[in-house]
Amino acid sequence: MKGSKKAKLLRITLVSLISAGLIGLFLAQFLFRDGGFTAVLNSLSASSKQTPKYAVIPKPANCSFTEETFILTDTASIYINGNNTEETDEIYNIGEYLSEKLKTSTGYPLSVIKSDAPSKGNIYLTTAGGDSSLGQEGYQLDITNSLVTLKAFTPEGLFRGIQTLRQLFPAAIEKNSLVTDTAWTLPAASITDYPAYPWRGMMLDTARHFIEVEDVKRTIDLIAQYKMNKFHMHLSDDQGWRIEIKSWPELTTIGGSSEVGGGRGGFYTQEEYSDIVNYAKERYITVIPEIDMPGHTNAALASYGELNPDGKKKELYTGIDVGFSSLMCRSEVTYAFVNDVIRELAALTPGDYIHIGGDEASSTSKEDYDYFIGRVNEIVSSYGKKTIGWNPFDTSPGTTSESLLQKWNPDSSAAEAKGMKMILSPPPKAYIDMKYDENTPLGLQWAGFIPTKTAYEWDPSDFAPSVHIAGIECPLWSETIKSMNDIEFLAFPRLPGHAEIGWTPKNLRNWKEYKLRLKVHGERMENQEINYYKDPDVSW
Ligand code: TNX
Repeated sequence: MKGSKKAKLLRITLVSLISAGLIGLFLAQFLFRDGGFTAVLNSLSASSKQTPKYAVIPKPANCSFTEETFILTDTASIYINGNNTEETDEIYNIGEYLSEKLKTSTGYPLSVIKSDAPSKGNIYLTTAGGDSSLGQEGYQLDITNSLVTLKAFTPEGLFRGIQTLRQLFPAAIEKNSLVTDTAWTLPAASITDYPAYPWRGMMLDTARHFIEVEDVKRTIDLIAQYKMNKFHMHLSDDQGWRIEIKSWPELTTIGGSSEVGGGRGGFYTQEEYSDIVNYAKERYITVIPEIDMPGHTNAALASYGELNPDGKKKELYTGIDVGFSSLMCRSEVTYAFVNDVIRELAALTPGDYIHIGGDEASSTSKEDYDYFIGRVNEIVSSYGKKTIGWNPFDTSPGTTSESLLQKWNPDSSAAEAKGMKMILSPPPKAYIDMKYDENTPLGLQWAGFIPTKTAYEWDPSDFAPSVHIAGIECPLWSETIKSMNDIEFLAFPRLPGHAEIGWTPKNLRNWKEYKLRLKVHGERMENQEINYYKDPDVSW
C-alpha cells in the first residue's frame, strides 16, 4: 500500500472514530436527561427487557446517575444539621432511624453527629439551605464518590429522601442479619424529588378481624418505605369495636370480643392507640382513625341496649353482610354517645381529620342520614377536627368544602359542587382486598380481580377533576384477613404501585418499565420477609 493511501485510510478511521464518539456523547445526553432510569436501562443493553441496576419506587421526579460510586465503610457517620436547635434535634432522630436501618446488615456503628461540616466518606442530612420550592416532602439527594448529601426544606423531606437512599444500596441492606460479603456501595447520583399528591395512604380494616399492635407497626414500616404519609385505621364495624372509649367501656369488653368467623377479636387500649400514633408520627405518617357511622354499627349496638329502639342489646355479628345496622338518628342518646367517642378519640389523635364512615347505610333513610351526618360534623368540628367520609357523605347538606370525600363510588357531583377535595379509592383499581385472579386464596372479588398491572395502570385524574384531588388511598378490608402474612400477601406487590401513583407524575409512569423496577424489589421484599404474591406478569 502506498504511503498516501495509508494516510487516507488512517484519516478515515480517525474521522469515523471521532464521529462515533461524538454521536455517542450526543445520544448519551438524551439518555441521561429524562432521569437516569432509562439511561441505566439502555446502557446495560439495547433491550428494554433488562433489569435496571437501580430501581427506586416510587420513581423520582428527576434523577440522574453517573458511573462513580460512594462506598459506605465501618468508619462512616451520619452528620446532621438543622436551621435551629429544635429542627436539629428532630433531624437527629431521623439520623438515628437511618442508622438503625443500616446497622443490622452492615454491622457498622454509624454514629449520628450534630455538625454542618461532614468530612469525606460520610452521610449528611440537612435542612440548611433546603429549597422551599421542593415543598413539605421534597428532597435533593446528591451522591458523589466522597459524600452523600441529603437536603430538604423540612425534616419530613429528609425522611422521604432516606427511603430513596435505602433503595439505592444493594438489596442485602434490607436483611435482618449481619451481611459480610457485600460492598455497601451507592451510585453517584443527583436526585430532585417531590410528590405529585399530598395524600398517599393505606387503609387497614382492624374491625372485621382484629390486627395486633405489632402487625400494625410492621404495616406502618412497610408503607413508610414507599413514601406513603397517611395510615387510615378502620376502627369499628358491625363485627367489632377496636378502640377503648373510657366513658363507654362495654364498646370494647363486649363489642371488641368478636370478629368475622367468630374469633376472639380484640381492641387497642388508648395507650396502645397512642403508641401506634407515635410510631407512625416518627415515620412522618398521620393516623386517620375511622368510626364508621351510622351504618356498620352492630358492634356498638350489641354493647349498649340504650343505643337501640327497643332498649335491648343486639347479638354480636360475625358474618360479612353489610347494610343491616343503624344508629338511631333522631335520638339524643346517640349524639351523647357520638360526642363522647369523638371527644376521646380527638384527644388522642394529633392529625386534623376524623373519618366518620358514612358508607352503606342502607338501613337509614336518606333524611335521617343527612341529619346524622350534619350533627356528627358539628361534633367533630367542636373538637377542632375535620371530617372525612365515604360516599354518599358528600351529598349531605351538613358537609362543606372543609370535609374530605373518600371517593369509592363513581358519583362525586355533590363534592364537586361544594368544592370538596377527595381521596380516591376506586374499588376496581385500589381495593387491595380484591383477589389477584380466580386462584387467589384470600380476598373478595365484588370489584373484580385486580392483578398488579391493573392496580398500577390508573391515574387519579381518571376518577375526579384534578382540582378536587387530595390524593389516593388503597383500602385493605379484612373480611378474609387473619394475620400479617395475609396482609402482606394482598398488599404486596400492589401497594408499591399505589404509592407510585400518588407520588410520581403520570408522564413518568409506564407499566413495562415499572415492572422491571418491581422485579428488582422482589429481592428487597424477600430480605424483609414480606410474603408477597409472585404475580406471573413480573419475571421475578
Ligand atoms: C365495601 S368500600 C365496604 C366495606 C367492605 C368492602 C369489601 C366501603 C366504603 N364499604 O364495608 O368491607 O366493600 O371489599
